[in-house]
Amino acid sequence: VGGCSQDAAYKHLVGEGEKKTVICIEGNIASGKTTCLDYFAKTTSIEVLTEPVLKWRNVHGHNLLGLMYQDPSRWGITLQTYIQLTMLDQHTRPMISPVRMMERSIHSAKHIFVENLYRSGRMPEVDYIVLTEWFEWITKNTDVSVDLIVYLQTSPETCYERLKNRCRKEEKIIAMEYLEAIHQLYEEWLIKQTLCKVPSPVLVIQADNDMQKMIEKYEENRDQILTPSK
Ligand code: DCP
Repeated sequence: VGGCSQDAAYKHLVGEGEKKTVICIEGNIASGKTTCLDYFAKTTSIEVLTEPVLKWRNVHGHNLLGLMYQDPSRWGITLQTYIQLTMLDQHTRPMISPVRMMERSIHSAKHIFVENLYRSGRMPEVDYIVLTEWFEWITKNTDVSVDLIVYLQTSPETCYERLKNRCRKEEKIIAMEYLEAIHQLYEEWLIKQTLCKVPSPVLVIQADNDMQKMIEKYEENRDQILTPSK
């Protein structure tokens, strides 16, 4: 039921077979993905795609993110269906640069957030199955391939502190247990690799430090991030 396939036949091919590179920045809520993307957006000429969270907060006037946090059992499927669509849109958009960096991916939407709703009993099995069938169809028939996952590994406590400080109104309701559950799933998926097949190699960066130290780490890992071995 899980839906983990990744069709290797589909790759970002341009011109005479020139290979393009897709890097996804992954990590818990408030793990510092935006700082990482900002650093690369400012210091390189690569294409940087941020998560379409603004769209999720305003779908023709409806705040789907807010609805989901208020009542996950009712709105989880609606938000995740929409997120899957917006992520598909991002993955399949024509690339304007040889290197694309994305905030999260269709893969983490499915394996982390949908999985968490299902496992915690807030998504009925039939909703989970329908989303899984969509996901499997997408991975088989479109190019959502990834060349490198950069996992910003944080403690859930760090994310909790950052979340409180940034005060995004929909997220006020988030409890420590939620961040712990998302953390455990990320660890299962990208570290233990027991959740399902990981779509690319993974570079782990410990991300509990302050912003200045994190920027130093991005500088140190810059080449490894921008030129993953194919
Ligand atoms: N979200 C969700 N389901 C997904 C993806 C995200 O419910 N499939 C939620 C979690 C957050 C919000 O959307 O409340 C924004 O997600 P991020 O954690 O990815 O974005 P941040 O801005 O928090 O990232 P960071 O603080 O790491 O820069």
